[in-house]
Amino acid sequence: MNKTQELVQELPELNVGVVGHIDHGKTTLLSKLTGKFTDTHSEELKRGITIKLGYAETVIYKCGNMFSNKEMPGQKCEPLRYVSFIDAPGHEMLMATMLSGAAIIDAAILVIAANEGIKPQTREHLMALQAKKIKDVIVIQNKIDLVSKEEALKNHDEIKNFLMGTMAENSPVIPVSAQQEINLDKVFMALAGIEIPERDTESDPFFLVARSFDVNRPGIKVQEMRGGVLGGILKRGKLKIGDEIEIKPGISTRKHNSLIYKTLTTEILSLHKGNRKVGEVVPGASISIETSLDPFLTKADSLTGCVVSLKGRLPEIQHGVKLKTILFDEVFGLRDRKKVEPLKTKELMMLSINTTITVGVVERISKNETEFSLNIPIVAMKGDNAGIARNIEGHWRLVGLGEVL
Ligand SMILES: Nc1nc2c(ncn2[C@@H]2O[C@H](COP(=O)(O)OP(=O)(O)OP(=O)(O)O)[C@@H](O)[C@H]2O)c(=O)[nH]1
Ligand SMILES: [Mg+2]
Repeated sequence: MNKTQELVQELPELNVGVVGHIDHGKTTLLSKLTGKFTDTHSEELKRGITIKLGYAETVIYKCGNMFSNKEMPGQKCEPLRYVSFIDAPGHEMLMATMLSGAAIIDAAILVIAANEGIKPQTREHLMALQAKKIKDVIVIQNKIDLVSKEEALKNHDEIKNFLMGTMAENSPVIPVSAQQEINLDKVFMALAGIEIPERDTESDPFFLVARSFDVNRPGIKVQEMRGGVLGGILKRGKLKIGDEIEIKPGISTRKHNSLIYKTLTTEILSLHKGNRKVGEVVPGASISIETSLDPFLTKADSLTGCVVSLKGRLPEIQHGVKLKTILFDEVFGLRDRKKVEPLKTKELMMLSINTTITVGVVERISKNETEFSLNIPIVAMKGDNAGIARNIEGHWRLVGLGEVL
C-alpha cells in the first residue's frame, strides 16, 4: 500500500456536491481542486456541458498556513481529510440528476459566475440543497478574472443579499477564478473547516446507488471479467468484502402491461474508494462496490436509485408514499417569477427520494399531508427527505419539499 492509500484509510471523510447554474464553472473548479476533469462522456465533451453526475476526490493538506491538495515542497504538511466530490449538471433540463446527487452529499459548493450573477438554477439548486437538509454550503464567486474590481464587489453584495434568509446566510462567499487558479487555497481551507457529520456505523447498512456500470472493456477475456459495479454512498452501517447483500427495488420486467420488480441478491467481491481498494467501508466518501452480478444487469446506470443492505434487512418496496409536504411560494428555476399553485388530485409530480427519481400521482391531500402512488417503487424510511417537482413549460421545476411519513 502506498502512502496515499494508507492516508485514505485513516483520514476523516466528507462527500461534497458541486452545484450551480449552467456554465458557471463547476466542472472547471472541480478539475482544479482534484486534478480530474469529470466531463468524460462523448456527449458532454461535444456540447461542453455536464450531463451525468461526475466523481472526483482529493486529500486536503495543511502546509504551514496554507491549505492545498498536495504536499508543498520545503513545507511541513499535515494531511487533514479526504474529500470526495459529486459534480452536478447545471442545465435546466437536468434538475432531476442534480437532485439525486444532492441526496448523497454531506455539504455543497454553490458556484456563481461573477459576470452573470444569480440565475434560475442558482436559486433552484440552493432550494434543492435546502430540501435535502444540506446545511454546510460554501459559495464560490467564480470567474472574477472576467470582471472589474468594482463589478466583483457589486456582485459579491448581490450574492450576500441572495443568501439572506436562507440556510446559507452565514456561508463564506469566496471570490475565485477557477480557470486562473486564484484563491483555490481559500476553497481548500473552507472545505477543511466543514464539520464532519456524525456517522452511524452500528445500524444495518443502507447504501444508496447513484450509478451502476459495467467496467469491462469490450473483448476482455472471460477469466478477467469483473462483476457488476454499484457506485454511491453508504448512509449508515458497515459493508465488507464477502457480505451477502440485497438490492431493491432491483430489476424490472414487464408483465401484462405492468412492471414487476425483482430484488437482486449478490455478494461483495471488492470495495473501492476513488481508485483504491479497501476491505471495509463505513459512511463517509463515495464508494463503489463490485458485486458478483452479471455486469449486464448493472450497465448504463440501470440500478441507479436502488438501495442496498445485507440480505433480508431491507423493508418491502412501496408503490405509494405519504409525504408531509411544504410548497415554496414561488418557482425558483424559471427566468420569470411565478407563484406555486397548490397540488391537485390526480396531478403528476416528479419526486426525488434518496437517489430515486419517480413520478407520483397525487391521490389524496389533507392539509400538508399528501399521498402519492408511484410509477417506480421506492424503499424509503420514515423521515427521509423528498424533493417535489412539477412540469412547467416542459421542464420539471422544483416546487416544494417533503418528508416521508
Ligand atoms: N474566464 C473564466 N472562465 C471560466 C472560469 N471557470 C470556468 N470557465 C469557463 O466557463 C465555461 C464553462 O465551464 P464548466 O466548468 O464546464 O461549467 P459547468 O458549471 O460545469 O457547466 P455545466 O456542467 O454544463 O452546468 C468553460 O468554457 C470554462 O473554461 C473562470 O474562472 N474564468
Ligand atoms: Mg459541469
